[in-house]
Amino acid sequence: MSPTTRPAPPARRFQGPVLPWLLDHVRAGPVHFTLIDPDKTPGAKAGEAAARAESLGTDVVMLGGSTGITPDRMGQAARAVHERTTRPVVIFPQGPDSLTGEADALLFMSLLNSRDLRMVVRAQAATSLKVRSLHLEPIPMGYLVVAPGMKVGEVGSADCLARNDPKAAAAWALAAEYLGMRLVYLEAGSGAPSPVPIELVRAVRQVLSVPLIVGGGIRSAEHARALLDAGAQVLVTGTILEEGGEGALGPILREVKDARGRRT
Ligand code: 1GP
Repeated sequence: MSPTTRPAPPARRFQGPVLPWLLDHVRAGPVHFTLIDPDKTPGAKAGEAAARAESLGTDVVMLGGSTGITPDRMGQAARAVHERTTRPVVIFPQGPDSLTGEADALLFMSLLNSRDLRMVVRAQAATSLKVRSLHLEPIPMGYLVVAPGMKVGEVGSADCLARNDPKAAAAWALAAEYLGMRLVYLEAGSGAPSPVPIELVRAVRQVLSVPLIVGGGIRSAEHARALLDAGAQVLVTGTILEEGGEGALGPILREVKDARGRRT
């Protein structure tokens, strides 16, 4: 079989390319991604966490983490999520060890504001053939780390975008779109004390045509509402489900759903 021919997927409930599905959803209103770290929440636990998030209305399960990730761990988590939910499973890669053919798609991302060329393009060149052989759908994404950046800012050698410079954030995001990225992700860093500033989101959204993803430090319905009002089209949360469970994630999902309702 030619490496470009995708074999019939195993029996799983989500099927088909993720990007067109996501673009359709974003056109209808905002979307929520739940980030699950297969190191902290391995195997069946990842499936349980995803099932809880799905019951609250999350749209996509993202698998990723900064340490302890292996292809086996990613594969087990992806399988468990598929067994327990109907949601697409998308890899949020940390490096080559994040790749598994058990997921539906991979955020094929460039950390554009990194000083380290490995983060910008070299790791991608080192893994592209593997992505192809695994029949993973690569979704080109510009990844921009905003201060404080937390762990990803540090390990990614990011020159973090300043929180008080919306014009610079807009310029970087537009550059990502002009380079052909299909999504742009503004990331404050997992566990950030506060999310990406509203002014940055607003400025980016004014110039961007591709969907804008915002994540890092989103902990409340108020955060979610402000970011959605400013123009975020996808919200990503991770820590809130790990630490606060459904009681904490529920109000955020309600904001996303309400905002979607206002669009239809
Ligand atoms: C990390 O933006 C995501 O890439 C999630 O951040 O863990 O702070 O929700 P939190």
